[in-house]
Amino acid sequence: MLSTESTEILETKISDLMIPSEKVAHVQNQNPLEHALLVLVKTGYSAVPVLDANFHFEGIVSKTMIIESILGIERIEVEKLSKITVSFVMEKDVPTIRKDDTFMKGLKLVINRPFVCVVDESGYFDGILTRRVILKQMNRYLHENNKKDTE
Ligand code: 2BA
Repeated sequence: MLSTESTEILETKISDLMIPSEKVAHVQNQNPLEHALLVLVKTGYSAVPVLDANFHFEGIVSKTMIIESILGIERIEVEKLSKITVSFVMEKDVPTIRKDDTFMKGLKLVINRPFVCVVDESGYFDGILTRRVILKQMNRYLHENNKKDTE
């Protein structure tokens, strides 16, 4: 049988697991690609959230999306980095999650992506839920159940 603690883990709210917005590197949709590339390279992340000027979630931009957008037929067109804005290359159609959703919804969403953005009902960006945090929680859950089975 599942222990009370292990079922509680599955019901943990996203608000208790997410990285809050103030600790998340992000770019704005009107930033030129060169700024976004600088943020991605300096932070070491492969992708970060894109917000509007009012902190509403707009999409995700990655190093790969930026590099692909400046690939010419014979060369990399570096000059485009200052001319194109993030809004033209970012991925807009991405799922989001709410602060009061539970662990189980987060688990399903990070199967296909390394992080999912936490957004409120008006589109305001609250933070991100990473695959790392979900795996840590999953690890705790498996240990709890393993302990229970051997008791
Ligand atoms: P990636 O940048 O592809 O990073 C994959 C994993 O590599 C991360 O998994 C983390 O375990 C490690 N990692 C990468 N850069 C790191 C750094 N600067 N410091 C510490 N660890 C680092 P997760 O932690 O599960 O993150 C999943 C994805 O969420 C990351 O993918 C990144 O796109 C995004 N992310 C995580 N934390 C972020 C933050 N504070 N700001 C913006 N984006 C973040």
